[in-house]
Amino acid sequence: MTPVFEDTRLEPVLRKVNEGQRLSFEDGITLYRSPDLLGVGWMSNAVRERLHGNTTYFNVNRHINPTDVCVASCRLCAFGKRAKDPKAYTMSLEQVWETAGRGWSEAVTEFHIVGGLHPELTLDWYCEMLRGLKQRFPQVHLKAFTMVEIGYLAQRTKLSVRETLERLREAGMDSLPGGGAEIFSERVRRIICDHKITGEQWLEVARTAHRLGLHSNCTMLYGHIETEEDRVDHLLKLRALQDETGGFVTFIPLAFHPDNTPLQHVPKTTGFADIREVAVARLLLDNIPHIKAYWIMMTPKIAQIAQRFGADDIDGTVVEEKIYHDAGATTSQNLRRSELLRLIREAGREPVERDTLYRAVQRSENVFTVLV
Ligand code: V47
Repeated sequence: MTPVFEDTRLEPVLRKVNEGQRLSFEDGITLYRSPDLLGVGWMSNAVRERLHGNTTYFNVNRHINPTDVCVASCRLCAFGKRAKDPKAYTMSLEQVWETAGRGWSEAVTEFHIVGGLHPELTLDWYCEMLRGLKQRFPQVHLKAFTMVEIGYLAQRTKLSVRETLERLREAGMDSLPGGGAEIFSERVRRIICDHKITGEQWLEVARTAHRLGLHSNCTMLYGHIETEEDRVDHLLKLRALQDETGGFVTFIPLAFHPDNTPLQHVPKTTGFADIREVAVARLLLDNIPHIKAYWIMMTPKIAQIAQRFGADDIDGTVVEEKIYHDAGATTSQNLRRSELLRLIREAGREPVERDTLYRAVQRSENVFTVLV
């Protein structure tokens, strides 16, 4: 079927999409500049259905943030605090393990563990944390530490990134989440996150992880001071690394939440922009299998609509979220499995519970089996 586009500039892009050809930098700019969201969405939905049919994936997970103490003071962030801030917290190992198992009726398949760049927690402490989690929850996948945390731990421990990753993997780390990538443009990073590793370093840590056989996700933070060119450049850098390693599993576009950050004058993203971001990502990232509409960040309503605009995943139950809620998110901090199922079915999609690596999970009562 050939749609009739309101914006005829989309027609050359459609030809490429229909022929399965790779889109260029200029095509990316066209997609960002077109007001024809339905036209862009039609193409991204076609690609999404080619890849995943009618399936929308979700998982039953729990976020754990062991500390919000952070040496970086990024202007984009409302979560990180200085060690001497009376509101800062750092969990003990026992508190991490206790949080992991705390009062939730459904067995989780994944712990998503990220935190601030703490100046004193050692690599041994993190290894002990992972070992303790694996001992107590042997069937749960540990998706832990952004590339930024890995870079910082390596620097503090005076080990290479490779050795740091190997030590964490031996202790139980199964894969890495996609956070901390922000936007790779150095001009923008100098303003929003000048104490973080550079974009090139983020990509290098990901490359090293993938070469060790570890999978990871990837993200892009949009809706602050970046340009459309910065966004296309970011997506194409992820695509180039994926050509090399094949290690990225999912891309998650992250809308900037300005409240309680030094950038609070920046207006919040709109529903139109959030949906477009998902659609453009699906079209440009032709080699990354999954696009996640993270409901915590987008709201369940927009994440649901995104399932018809390129996304094939809605994330998970989450349980307790701090990074976005410190920055003013008003979404709930958890959704039950039944609520996720309802959102997905109402969008006309078939829900499939997955583990972190997208293997289907079968559940009976509070016990799950990963289907391989
Ligand atoms: O690393 C921080 C970003 C990330 C703000 O891999 C902010 O499956 C918006 O990475 N406004 C954390 N964004 C979230 C994240 C994530 C979420 C869900 C799933 C996965 C996955 C990864 O959020 C941070 C940073 O890039 N962030 N502060 C803010 N004020």
